[in-house]
Amino acid sequence: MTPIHPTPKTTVDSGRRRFIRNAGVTVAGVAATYAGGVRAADTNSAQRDPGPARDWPWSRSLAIDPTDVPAPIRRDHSTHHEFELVAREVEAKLDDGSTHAFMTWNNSVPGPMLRVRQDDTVTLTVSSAGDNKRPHNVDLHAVYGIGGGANATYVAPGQRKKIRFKCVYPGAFIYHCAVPTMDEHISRGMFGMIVVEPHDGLPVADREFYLGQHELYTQQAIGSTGRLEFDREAMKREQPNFVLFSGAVNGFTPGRLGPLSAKTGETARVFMVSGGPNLSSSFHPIGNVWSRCWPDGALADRPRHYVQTQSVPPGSCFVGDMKLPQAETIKLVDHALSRSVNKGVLAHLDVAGETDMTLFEALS
Ligand SMILES: [Cu+2]
Repeated sequence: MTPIHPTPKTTVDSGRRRFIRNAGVTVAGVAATYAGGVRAADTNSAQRDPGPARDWPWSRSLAIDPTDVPAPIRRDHSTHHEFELVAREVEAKLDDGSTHAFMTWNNSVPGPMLRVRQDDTVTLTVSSAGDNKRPHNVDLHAVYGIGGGANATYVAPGQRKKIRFKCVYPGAFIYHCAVPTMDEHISRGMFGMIVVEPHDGLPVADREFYLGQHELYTQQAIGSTGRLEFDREAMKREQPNFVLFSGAVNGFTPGRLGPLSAKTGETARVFMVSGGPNLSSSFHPIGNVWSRCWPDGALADRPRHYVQTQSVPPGSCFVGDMKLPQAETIKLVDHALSRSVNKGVLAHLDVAGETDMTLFEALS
């Protein structure tokens, strides 16, 4: 059978994230550079639970490795997937001086990216760690069914439920906790993305990255040290003091978790899920443009081209490609810029290679 896509140019060590965490290194304290790349195998991080929360030093960031992206679908037939999402309430780093009691799927913010093909079926196990304090559940926007599966996946601490669903329609969709206090649970990390590729797949990209934007409401200001407590009243007023990619302040920048990386001549794709719970992202790559993108995660539609800033409302996703003709550092921001300047939502993409003076030149 002829593959739908040719073999990707690059591969990445799918164990990178696990390696960093198991190495006993404080991830937030390492200027690690995420290499970036497309996986060769049709694997998914939701198929491997990273372990109980007590093995997880609370000094670490829970930001998901942005290169932890399942491989593109190359099948031309349907299949069945077994995924597991484990609700874990985990104290972890927001930045180098502060922590917060996050709520997570599989110990990461956002939860793992799931990737299937239109008309695939999924058996999803949803469980809750025994030392959790609250109930959780999952609403997947890729599902026809009551609450997107929320009612059938409601789990108290220590409980486990299973659902099966068919991914009938293509697109990039959010999944999120949907208990009555869902706004708080999403703010604190309980959201992720399921990509249902169209039958014909997506165009090939050289590198794929995964980010989740959300805002966090705490009683203490950004820059405070120690444990920061959640502020429900600020959430009701929709006045967050943090806006974040993946639960980390200025997460993917030098001196923090490190920038994303790519090379000139490549195409970089970003899968972005907007958890909110309340703010729309104005997603923009400074020094570049979304040369091909699928607003609202609408993968059944023709892509739009050369879009500068794309609104990504809470409860939605975005898939955007950038051509990389120039060696530069691209800053991924929310162009409601006070959020990137003052509230922590920032990622760098370092593009290594040749400087093309025909494209840009500082003259004096
Ligand atoms: Cu929850």
